[in-house]
Amino acid sequence: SVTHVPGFPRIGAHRELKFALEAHWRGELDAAGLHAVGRDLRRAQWQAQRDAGLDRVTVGDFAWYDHVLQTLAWLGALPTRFENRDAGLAGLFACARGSAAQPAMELTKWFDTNYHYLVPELTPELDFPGSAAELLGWVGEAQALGHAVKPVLLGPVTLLYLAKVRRGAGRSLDWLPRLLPAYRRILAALAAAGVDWVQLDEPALVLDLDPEWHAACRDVYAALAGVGPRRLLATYFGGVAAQRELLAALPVDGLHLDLVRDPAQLDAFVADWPASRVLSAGVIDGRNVWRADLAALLERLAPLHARLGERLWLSASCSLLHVPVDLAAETRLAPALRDGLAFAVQKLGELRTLARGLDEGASAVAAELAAARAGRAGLATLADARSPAVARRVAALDAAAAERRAPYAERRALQQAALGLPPLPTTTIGSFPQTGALRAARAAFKRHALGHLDYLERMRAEIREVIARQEALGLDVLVHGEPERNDMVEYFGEQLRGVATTAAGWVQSYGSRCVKPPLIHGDVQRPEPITVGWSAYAQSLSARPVKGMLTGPVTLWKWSFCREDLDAATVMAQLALALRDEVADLERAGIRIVQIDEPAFREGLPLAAAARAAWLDAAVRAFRIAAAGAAPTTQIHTHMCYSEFGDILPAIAALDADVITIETARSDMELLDAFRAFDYPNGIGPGVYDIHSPRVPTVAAMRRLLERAAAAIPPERLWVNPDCGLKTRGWPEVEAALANLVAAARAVRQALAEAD
Ligand code: THG
Ligand code: ZN
Repeated sequence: SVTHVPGFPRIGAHRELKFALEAHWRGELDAAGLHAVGRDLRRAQWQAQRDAGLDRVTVGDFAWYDHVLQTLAWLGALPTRFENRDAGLAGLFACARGSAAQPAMELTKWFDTNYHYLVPELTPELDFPGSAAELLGWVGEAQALGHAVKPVLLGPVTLLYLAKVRRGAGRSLDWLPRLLPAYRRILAALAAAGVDWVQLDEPALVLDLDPEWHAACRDVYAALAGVGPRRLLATYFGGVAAQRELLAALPVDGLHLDLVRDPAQLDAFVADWPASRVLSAGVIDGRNVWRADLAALLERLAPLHARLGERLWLSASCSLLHVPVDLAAETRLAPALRDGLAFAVQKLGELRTLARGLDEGASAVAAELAAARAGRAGLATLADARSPAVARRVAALDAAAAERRAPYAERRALQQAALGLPPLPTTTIGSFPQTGALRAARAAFKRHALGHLDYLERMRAEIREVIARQEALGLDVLVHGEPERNDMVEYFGEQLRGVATTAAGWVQSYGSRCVKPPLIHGDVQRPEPITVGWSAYAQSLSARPVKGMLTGPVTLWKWSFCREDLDAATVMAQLALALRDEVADLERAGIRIVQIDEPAFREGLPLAAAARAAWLDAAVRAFRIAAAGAAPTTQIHTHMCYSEFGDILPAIAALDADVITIETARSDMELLDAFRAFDYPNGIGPGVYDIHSPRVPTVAAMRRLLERAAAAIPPERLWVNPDCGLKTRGWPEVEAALANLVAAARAVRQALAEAD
């Protein structure tokens, strides 16, 4: 069988691309230097595939910042508002990061992943003159190295589906006639370069698309038929059985199915698989890090192999972009955990084993199959795999456990009496700027170069500084600033039992930014308080309320790699119980406001409509379990950044948080209309300061946003805050912006008082 992957991580096993990009942006590495790093990374990426014995290496999955942006550059379709629209590095980075004249392109979640792509912008004058010279150059590089190549391109249907129409009416599908010639040109050029297969990614097909998109799909692939190499249409992140008729009729030469997310869809397709068509079976999980049960897979694949022979290709379910590169760096993990893992490089090996098992018989790979089984079985032997106490506690949860002791209206009065806050209280989301010195201190502590007491004092000094600055600014509700946290999810992962963190398990989140998702491998428990010491210390420094800062159960689950046999609802409930205990400890330490962040709440929503209601129930319940132990006088806040949650407002209201802070500055408060239309019952802090931009918003600009907010939300439920945490910003801009924010709040308070 032919083996290949839909894509491979591009950031590098040691984040080489990140460091090169950031050096380039600082002016310390020139374009030639960055190009050289990229070339080396591509070469290493292909070599890893070749070393593992894959039949084809994937070309075109590399990207300087993002693969959607890369596709736009190749098509010549960077947004028209940018001056420099050639596909060179400078033009690309201006789009991705903003220029003096233009804000950056919008960044949004790639389907249900924690990867962010740049949103294509369709303007009336946009056309597609590109010919993908860069992609052809990479194909040439790989061919020169002697590789059999399979280039990948984001397909036209998904590209338009993800695009936003700017300025002027029209639907994105209107751009199709202009777009298709560019794809035809690129495909023809690939064929001329000797390419025999191309992969066209159409993950949008797993969504519940309107009929017009299906019709577009038919038109697109009819128009692309007969030009260029043979076409492998790749679907992933879900099943496409519902689109069986459509897909069966498309003139493509192969179809890639995600058989991890939806194994059953195979049955819908195999019965009448066309004699000439390749089936690329995505059986190795591209979204998780656990070793595959290769013996079971071989058994499943054998009859398929018998029928399709060489037309059966073996692959990962989706691009390996979403998993860390190589397990080799993980020398500190418990052996039984490490043996149960497969990162991108290890997954290549799994594909190879499967192919050999099919071609030569299972006995030829008996040792590999046994090792895979043993590795998986070993996970159950880990110290924290099972905790009867946790299981009992989860089983004992009743309806009351998810119910605050008083309804919102009563809580509001009690909290107002206890906290004595002014109308339109001002606060921030939680984190303050993280300086190089601060990161260095944390890193030194981690490698035991800084002692515990010195570390404690270093963090306390930072907290004193942050509290003093907030008091001087006149903010009403303070935060400790989170100096002790690198990434909030990783931080909680480090403190919880049943969860492990990696040394170098980096996964690209956007551009040069990466995260190390924790591994949830067993029953989750909190051995001791996590945040209480920091929050209590901060509260001891001020008479104003200091918010305790927690990451919510849904986000901890969503941004971790969870053992595949652990049920999401159960894991979220376990995380919720750990957080519930943390809330109780914070209360005991004198904390009167606790924020339980849920930035990944929207992203956790399943792509498949049929799975949504059950997931939302479990997610809402988990949040409520985490929060509901709090006394009625304790104010529970939550925060969500990625704001496309107009469609799940009932679930957000059902969280019953006393206050929710949301991202709205960039969208000019658009989201607020949805909250008003829904009649959202509790407190809201619509962000009035776009922290993703280095610009300092003026008092007048924030006042305008606040006045719009006060028209949509009753002022007694309105809060004033930035859009998101401030850890990626610098102190001077943050102080200036927060001073303006406080001034804007005071001006609007005054105006409201005078209007009374
Ligand atoms: N944590 C996790 N996932 C996230 C976010 C997060 N997904 C969405 C959003 N926030 C993504 N944003 C970021 C922002 C910054 C960084 C990563 C993702 C970042 N990472 C450091 C880097 O790449 O240099 C990692 C080093 C460190 O840990 O300090 O800055 O907040 N899980
Ligand atoms: Zn946020």
